[in-house]
Amino acid sequence: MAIRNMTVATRSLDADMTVDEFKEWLRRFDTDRDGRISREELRRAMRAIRARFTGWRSRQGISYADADGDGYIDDSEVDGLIEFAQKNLGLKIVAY
Ligand SMILES: [Ca+2]
Ligand SMILES: [Ca+2]
Repeated sequence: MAIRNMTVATRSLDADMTVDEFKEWLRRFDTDRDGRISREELRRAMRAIRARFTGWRSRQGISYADADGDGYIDDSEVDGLIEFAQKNLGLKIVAY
């Protein structure tokens, strides 16, 4: 499981990711499978791509994308997280 995550994460740094690929990648870190990404889950995702300051950045990412303020990123809020990842994590995510 962990090895698989690393493979996907490494690939994401080398090539452009589509929105769907990003969502699929993110879903791998939804460890409690409630369909939402918590701050802790986002932190793990960021660690997988070797982002720096993951605790701080994951807090930033949640507050950036969490439109209804419940502390979780659900499906309708993923677009905001994509924007955040492009601006702050240097991920290249293309529309299709
Ligand atoms: Ca979750
Ligand atoms: Ca939310």
